[in-house]
Amino acid sequence: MTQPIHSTPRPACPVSTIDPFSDAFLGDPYGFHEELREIAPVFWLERYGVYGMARHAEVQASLMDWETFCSGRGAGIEDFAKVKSWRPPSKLLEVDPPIHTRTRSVMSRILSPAAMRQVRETFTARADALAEAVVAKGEIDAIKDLAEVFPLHVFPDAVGLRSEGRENLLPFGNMVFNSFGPPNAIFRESVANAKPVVQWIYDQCSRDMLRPGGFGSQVWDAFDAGEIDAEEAATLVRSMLTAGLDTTVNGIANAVYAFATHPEQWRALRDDPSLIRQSFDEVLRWEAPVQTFFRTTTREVEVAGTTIPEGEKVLLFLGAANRDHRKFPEPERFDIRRRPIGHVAFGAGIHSCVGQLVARLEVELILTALLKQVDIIELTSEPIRKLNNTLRCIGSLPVRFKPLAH
Ligand code: 8QM
Repeated sequence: MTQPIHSTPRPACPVSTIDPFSDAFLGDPYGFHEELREIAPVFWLERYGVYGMARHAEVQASLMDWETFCSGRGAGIEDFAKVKSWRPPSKLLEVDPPIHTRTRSVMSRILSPAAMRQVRETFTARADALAEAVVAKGEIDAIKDLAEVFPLHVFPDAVGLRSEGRENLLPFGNMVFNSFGPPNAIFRESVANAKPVVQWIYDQCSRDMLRPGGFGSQVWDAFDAGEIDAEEAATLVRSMLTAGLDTTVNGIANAVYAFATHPEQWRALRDDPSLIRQSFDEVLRWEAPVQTFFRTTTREVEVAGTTIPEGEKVLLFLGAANRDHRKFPEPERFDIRRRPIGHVAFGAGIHSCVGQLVARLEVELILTALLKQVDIIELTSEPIRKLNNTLRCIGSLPVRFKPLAH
């Protein structure tokens, strides 16, 4: 038996020995989610000495209550009040108001509906061209040939990055998302070659590396306007590079996976393309790319009869909350006609995903382009999972796109 990392006194709630960062859990979390949801609204994860919540009501309420469940002590397993973060903390994800309010307003302006209208035409042309290419190929790996290609083709250009070195973007994201969990073998493998990758990312965040007019350069405009300082500006550009790729890659991957395994849902989408945007919410509910995040309690708090002391890490199971039958009837069923209002795949409250319009645009355009050309998406062999401490990832997804007869 592995010893718990912390030696907090026995908590006033049920204890679980489940390891949410084990290969078994990450490879197939849903049975474990069910177990965690049914133990109690709040439980203690003995393996790591942290609290956990997996029901929708408590996950959602904790996300909304940022004063009690803060982000400034880290959104990962480490408490920044006790250990120094391996990277300078994010000025968006890992801060609380009032700093957060300021940085967030800069980011939400840059990633606003108006900004999406400006990039929409370029993104659409690229989605159409890519869809045509993969349909012409017929059999593809939907990860290497589609899900990784599209975000990498549109987002770095929109941010205004140079071309050289973009192969560092996905490894960096993979590393950061692993680092929110414990330093297990999955994490260690992802940081084996960290140095040059991290260096390249940090180099891209300075003003002179960013094309004028792009999202990155607009962050620096906010520095000129006196809204943020230089360190905040560079770190906010880093946030775009961290949060903007691996998430959307897996959002697209999970969408293709969902439709490949539910051909009747693809047909339903063809019959009514007005469902495209809401179908992405159902993909997010059913297979959330970001599965978990931590918060830290700023005071003693009672949740559903359990008293959690101050300074405790709480693991919020977003993916489990999205499959809570108390909130979503028949939660295991992927059904694009359901309106999955209230799913927490983008979080909730003041930290809810600020880049979600970009993610929504990318997936809308890819699905729209594929829908025009593809009759059926078929798996040609079993998908291979890629394990990550935070993300629900697919490593390889062999599919056949059967073209529509014209
Ligand atoms: C996750 O660095 C950051 O600001 C940051 C990193 C990761 C995320 C968000 C922000 C949720 C996508």
